Amino acid sequence: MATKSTKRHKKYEEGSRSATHRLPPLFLLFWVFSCFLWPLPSLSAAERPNVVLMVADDQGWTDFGFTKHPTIRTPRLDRLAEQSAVFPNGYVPTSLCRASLATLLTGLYPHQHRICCNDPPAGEDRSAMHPFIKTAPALPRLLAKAGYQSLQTGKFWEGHYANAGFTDGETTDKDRHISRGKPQIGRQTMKPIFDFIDRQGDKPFFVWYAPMMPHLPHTPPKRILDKYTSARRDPAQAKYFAMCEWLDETCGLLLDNLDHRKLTEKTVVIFVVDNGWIQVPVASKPHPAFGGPRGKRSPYDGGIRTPVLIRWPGHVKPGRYDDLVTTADIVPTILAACGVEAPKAMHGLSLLDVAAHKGKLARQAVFGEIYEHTSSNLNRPAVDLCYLWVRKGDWKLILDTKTRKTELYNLAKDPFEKDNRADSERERVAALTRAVEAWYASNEKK
Ligand SMILES: [Ca+2]
Repeated sequence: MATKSTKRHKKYEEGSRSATHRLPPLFLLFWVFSCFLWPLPSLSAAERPNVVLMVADDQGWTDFGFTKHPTIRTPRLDRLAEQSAVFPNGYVPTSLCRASLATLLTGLYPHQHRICCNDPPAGEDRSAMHPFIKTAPALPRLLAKAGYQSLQTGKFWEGHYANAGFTDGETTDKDRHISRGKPQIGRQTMKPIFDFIDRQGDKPFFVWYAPMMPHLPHTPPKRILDKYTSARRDPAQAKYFAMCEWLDETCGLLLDNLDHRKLTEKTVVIFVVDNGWIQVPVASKPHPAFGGPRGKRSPYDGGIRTPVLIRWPGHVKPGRYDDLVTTADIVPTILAACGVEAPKAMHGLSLLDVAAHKGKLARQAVFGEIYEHTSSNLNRPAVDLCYLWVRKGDWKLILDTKTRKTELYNLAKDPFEKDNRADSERERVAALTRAVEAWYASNEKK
């Protein structure tokens, strides 16, 4: 979806193209000449907003103050939510970090960008995974054409930051997903972001802030951990809760920095989570590396659901919007805000009009796909597909693609997916199965 100006631009171009078919050559020359006198409308560099994308890592959709968690305190994100269009029915297409972050970078679903697993097959070098991002319509690369400088900080699984078109960044081809040679963004410093913003002057910029937080290792500062430590609370849970507050604190530092530089009004701030997390008690043996089984990597909402916040003063109307949204919408939304046309391969929708309270999103359902953690064939991700899922209205279907087993939940009545209704809703299961398989098949060809 395009902004008003890019829509006008497109309409003007289409109208002009059809008119030229009927014009004699002299008029055609005049038309070409006139284009130089009256340039097509587009945003100037000064009109283009800055963009800050904040991505939490391994945090459950319930685990914020603004989502009414009874214990976790996130005052800075709560305030951001008050200033934002809040989409509580947001989803990542996949609950695995690398694949999910790649969707946030490219606006493509995993089977389109082919960045589906966290690690390559045994014995294969990580560099074999990097060609995919180099050829993808990555957001920093698209924004660069419109004059943006882009900074990568925190998680980035695709080798050197320039592979996605970032002009500045931290990770190199030697890193798995986060720079080990520098102080960790978020946990140890925010300075690289503040310095980058300082260097931009009046030029538009994009900041990718994806600290590995509240992700393991859960090492919160004592001053925050003390707030959650109690004889009645499991120590692992207390640490995770404190990590959520620590992340919140770092987001606050970034938002304060925009305020101090008087950039809040001309900056689009978006907050999402790359995948969910369910904390298990410290006494669990073995202690699962991926948290509870219905969280990270799973097709349940504990793995795939995320709140989506969009703040852009004067353009977005703060409030709650119940539309079903996917993180495949984030890049089209940012491009629309920045006056850059989204490539056709992106099937997500700009959320700007909805966030401006101009009507509902033209969408009935959101879809997704979940793969194995480690690839068995980088060029054929379909062989590692585990689940397809779809949410339509209040109903959510999960299809295990290996066993063909289905689960069906009514999320309005059963938000934690405990009551599988697949046996009593056979027609609904059949219809949603057809829908999700058609979605996957039709997208796969494009
Ligand atoms: Ca993650």
